Amino acid sequence: MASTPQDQKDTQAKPATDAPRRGIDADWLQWIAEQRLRNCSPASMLDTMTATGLPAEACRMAIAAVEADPIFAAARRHQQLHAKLSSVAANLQRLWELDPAYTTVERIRKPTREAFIERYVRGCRPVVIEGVADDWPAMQRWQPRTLAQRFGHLDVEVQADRHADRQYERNKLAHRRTVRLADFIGQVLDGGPSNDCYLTANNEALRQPGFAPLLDDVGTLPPICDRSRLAACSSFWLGPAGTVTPLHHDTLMLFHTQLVGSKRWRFVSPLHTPRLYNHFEYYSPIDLSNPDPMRYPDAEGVPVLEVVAGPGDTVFLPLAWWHEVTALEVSVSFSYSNLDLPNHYTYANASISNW
Ligand SMILES: O=C(O)CCC(=O)C(=O)O
Repeated sequence: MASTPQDQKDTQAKPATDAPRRGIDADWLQWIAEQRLRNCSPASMLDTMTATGLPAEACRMAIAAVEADPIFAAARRHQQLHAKLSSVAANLQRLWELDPAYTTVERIRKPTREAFIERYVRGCRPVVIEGVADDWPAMQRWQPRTLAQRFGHLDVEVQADRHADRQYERNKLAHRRTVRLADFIGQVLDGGPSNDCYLTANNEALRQPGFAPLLDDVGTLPPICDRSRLAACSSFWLGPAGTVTPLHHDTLMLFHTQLVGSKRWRFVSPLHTPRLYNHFEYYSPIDLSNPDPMRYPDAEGVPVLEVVAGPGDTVFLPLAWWHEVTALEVSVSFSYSNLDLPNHYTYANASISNW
């Protein structure tokens, strides 16, 4: 049962609708609340406000009124819960980092199902499996020129005009364009490094009947995959060197097999989420290649795991790990989430904006 105002008497909160807050508009009141939640002192807030020309007495009254407002008391309770959960995550993360090899992404071959589940799925550790694609015809048949010969006449959906938009991944629906695969491959092979155009997982190529033969080129899967769901749960990626998929997390676990070229993967633990300014869906504004500690101080020093996956390597992405992926060469890869384990997770915060 939800607690009543009577239960919550410890807050000492009083309505403050009578505060004379001349010149202190709603934006300022929100600013005051946010600064107080960050433990800014009333004196320093007063200095900042009066430096903009606001009258000191009105500022003092507004600061006191916010502090006494029951809505602010409710915000404080939520903030305390958030702080508690953040410290639980930080304490668990400290245990993970006791491992001297924490920042190394392991490389393994032919894991057994039991060992893989134990160490990487339940242990929640990114890993590269070598040799998964040894028997995949795709290693030869997905070379870009061969793909152009086989499927060049078909249309695909790519993400284009990304240069003009710093938030191209968040805004990916606005960047959708349909192109002929042969034209796109020509552009990738002749155009040099670029992040402007990329055939990403959001394309539905593998659901088109014309592309069905691609799945026949996929051989043995890692030991926790359900082959019967491959067509429904897989994506095909193709792009030039220089594509960057910015820092985000997925809502399921997946494998990503590199067929052509190489990609650099950078990972950040899900337990560091409170430090990643995750104010919109599954995205973080942190650029791990160009950190900005002035703007994002909490992210400073977050340990980053890094690995380069080349042809034949399969990256396992464990639950909720943040990742940023950069293609180092013309790249063709294949991702699949058809695990035969429960693989659907929800993240309740999903779209808190304007933090
Ligand atoms: O390869 C990429 O550019 C991004 C891959 C990725 O984020 C994923 O498979 O979840």
